[in-house]
Formats: sequence, structure tokens, C-alpha cells
Amino acid sequence: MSFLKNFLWGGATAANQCEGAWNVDGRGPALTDVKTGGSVNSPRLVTYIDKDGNPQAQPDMAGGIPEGAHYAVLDGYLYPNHDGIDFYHHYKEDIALFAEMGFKTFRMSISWSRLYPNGDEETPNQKGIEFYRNVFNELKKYNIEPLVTIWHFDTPLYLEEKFGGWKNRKLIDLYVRFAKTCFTEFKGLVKYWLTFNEINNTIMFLDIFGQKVTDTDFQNAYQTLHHQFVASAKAVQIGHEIDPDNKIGCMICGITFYPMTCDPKDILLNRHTWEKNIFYCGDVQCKGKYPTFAERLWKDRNVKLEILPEDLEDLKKGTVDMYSFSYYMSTVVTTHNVTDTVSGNFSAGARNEYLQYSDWGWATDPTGLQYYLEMMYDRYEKPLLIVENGLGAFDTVEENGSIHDPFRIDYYRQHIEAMSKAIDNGVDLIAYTTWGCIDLVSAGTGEMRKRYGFIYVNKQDDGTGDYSRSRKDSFYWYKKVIASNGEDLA
Ligand code: P53
Repeated sequence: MSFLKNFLWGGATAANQCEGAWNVDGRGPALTDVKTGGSVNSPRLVTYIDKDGNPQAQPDMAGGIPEGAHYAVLDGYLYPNHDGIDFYHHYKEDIALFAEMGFKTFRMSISWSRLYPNGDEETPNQKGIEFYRNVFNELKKYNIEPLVTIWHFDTPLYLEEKFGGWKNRKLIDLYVRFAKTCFTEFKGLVKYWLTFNEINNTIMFLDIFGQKVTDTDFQNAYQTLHHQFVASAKAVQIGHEIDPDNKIGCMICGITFYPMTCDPKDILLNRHTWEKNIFYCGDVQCKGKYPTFAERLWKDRNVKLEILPEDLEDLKKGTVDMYSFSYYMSTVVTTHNVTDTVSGNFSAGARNEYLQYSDWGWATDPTGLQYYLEMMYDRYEKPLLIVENGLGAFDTVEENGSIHDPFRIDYYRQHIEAMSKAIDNGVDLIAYTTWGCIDLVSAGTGEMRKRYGFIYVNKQDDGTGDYSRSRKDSFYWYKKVIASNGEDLA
């Protein structure tokens, strides 16, 4: 009996990838609305009008768009997030399906620009509040506990334009106003909150593909993170004041790193990779101060952070109650030359000969999940939540409408077994929400055909489809897993 009696089984989504209704009921545009569709080998593009008035599109990169340019939605491109899977108009049907599977929790995010269309208004858009209140009440009908991400990659576009996004300190107060509105308006309906989704991506993905990155890019990335740390810490304090029952967590993109060889240089590089990519953010949010290795990381890239004395106070007072993370894969690091590499978005690097890779190049590694769980519980001694895990894969709809996805069931079975081993070894794991429990738009590639769901959505990459929902084989399997509290994985 590994899993807690009230273990939170469920699934996860994000507003910008599933809601659609991007310009409905007063919602303003978000950064995710100027991203086109891509694929495993061709990146998503960001579209804009350059300073001479010409329409342009470029891969979504660290430096952002050129000086004097303005983000824009252009004719001739498809923007998959605009319609998502139209959760905005299907939420009742979708929540009924989650309830049928027996979900105890549902992870979703609140679109900042639905509440504050530009991001800097004094008062929120009531239509936006009403939408989320309806969703939370619908969940309550089925006793499904919401787990709410406050920011999931979708900063209002206006704040990107006006302030240059998160590298500007101004964003702290605007985010805090938004978070405070969420805590106040949804008090009594929501108890579990996450402040920033995969906060560490900003630094982790900067130089992973060998692209050209300058010290300025690092300066901006670390300053961005500092502002998000302070914003998160302030939100934690306010969330606790508004309702002492609130449990507020960080959310880290969890990747397990391995050294390729036992060359001590590889071992050291591997440790430093963990520090920069994983521990840096988790330590600040869980321990309330910068770790000792932070100085080394900044010095390596000539970073001079602007930190106010009161920021350090806020960090100390705003530590999170729980540590949440996503987990999809492990990665290999080495100081040696590598000939056998893996390509695919977000997994560039040496191939691990012991593992199988998905069609998008992600390594399936359940043991890496056990390793990560045991390491993080030992490091922070806070309740852990796996808030994303899953396999993006192609699905085929049979003549009779059924969808057979044994590969997805296998993936989940192995990861749930790894979780139960970690729990048996003393880890306090309280929740598991699989990513994209209903098919949605991929964040990395913008595709629909990279599907994660137990529930299939008939929307295709060319924009066709009637948005109808159907149950995959994994739907019935997960229902059984939940009903048996993780005992029956057959
Ligand atoms: P997609 C990269 C690496 C690991 C997780 O990703 C990542 C990313 C960014 O794509 O993102 C998280 O859709 C993220 C979700 C995202 C999910 O993983 O590229 O929190 O928004 O959809 C899966 O297959």
C-alpha cells in the first residue's frame, strides 16, 4: 500500500494550450498567441512587424524580437493556441469525463490576460473571473480539487511590449496584483496553487542546443528569474494571509542528468548542471535564499544582478509549502566529444544506450523519476507533487472510433511503479497529475499530433476537426488505477 489514502490522482493542462477563445469576453493577447505551429525539426516561429513596417517571423529565441519591432498576429500563419481545444466552451463536458475517470484533482492554469487583458489594469475583467469561478464550481460538483498554476508561460503581450517582459522589475507588482486577485476571488474554491510553471526553463534551455548565447542573454535570464523569485515569494505571503489553508508550491521542470562517463570531469560537470538547471530555482523557492553556487554561476557569465535588500527579506518570508515538478525524461552530459547524439526538441545531447526515445526524441526513464523523487525529498523535506508526466505520441483512430494506445499505458505503468518505489523508500509524494490528460496544443512544437491524452480531441494541425472528444484505451486503464489507488496497474 504505497500511496496515501487521499493521494491526489488526476491530470494537468494549461490555459493557453487548451482554452482557446483567445479574444473572447475581453481576453487580451498573450505571448503564446504570436507563436505559430512547428514540428519536431522545425521550431515554432514568433511573428512581428519590424521597425520598417514589414511582417516577419523568426524562431522563438532568447534575445526576443529586434529593436523597434512589435509582436503581431499575421495573415498566412496558423496560431494553434488561439483556439486550443476550446476548453472555454467544452469545460463541462471535459470535467464530466475527468470525473468519470475518478480524478481527485485537476491541474489547470489561469490566463493572466483573461483577468487583466493588458496586465496593468487597476481592476480585473469580470467575465474572466466568472469563467474560472464556473470551472471551479463545476469541479466542486464532482469533488475534484483544483490545483491552479498562476503563470504558465502566458505573460500578457502588452507587458512584453511595454516593459520588455520579466527582465523589468515592474512585472513583479503587476503579477502580485494578478495573484492577489486569484487568491481573493477564488478563496474557498481553490486551496492548491503553483506560482510559476517550469520557472527554471529560462536558464536551463538557454544554451542547451548549442545556439549562440551572449552574456547579455544570461544577464537577462538571471534577472528575469530574480524578479520571478521575488514575485513568487510575495504571492506566497499574500496567499497565506488571505487564506491560511492555502498550500502554495514552486514548479520546476524536472530533468534527471547523468554523466556519460566516470571521468571525474564528467562527474563534476554533471553536478554543476544539476546546480544551474535544477537546484538554483528550487533552492531559492524552498530555502528562501540563493545557494552558495549562485555566485559561481553569475561570475561565469559576467552577470551583475540587481537585488534590493527587501528582496532578500521577501525571499526568506515567502518560501513555498511544497515542491512540484514536471518529469518527462533524463539527459546525458559529458565533457567528451559525442558522436551518437539525440536530436528532437529539448533533448539535444548524447544518446543514452540504455533507454528508448519517443518520436520527439525524449528518453523514457522511469528510474530517473525515482532518482529525482528521492533526491528532492532528501534535499527539501517538503511534500512533493508530480504535476506533469506523460508520453507525447501519435494516435490512430480506428474505423469504429476506438483508439488503442498501449504504448501510453506502458509509459504510465512504469512511472507509477517508480513512484511507488520512491514512496516505499520514504518519499512524501502527495499528487500525480499526468500532462495533457485531454489532448491539447504542444508547448514546444505547437502541434496537435503530439498527443498526451486519455481523451482524444478531434482537432488537427491544419486547423480542421470538429473538436469532438472520445475515450482512448488508456482512459479505462487510468480509471482502474485510480479506483485501486495505484494497486492495479495491469
Ligand atoms: P510539449 C520542454 C521540456 C520539458 C517540458 O511539452 C516542457 C518543455 C516545453 O515544451 O514543457 C512542459 O508540449 C510544459 C507544458 C508542456 C509539456 O511540458 O512540448 O509545462 O506546457 O506542454 C510537454 O510536448
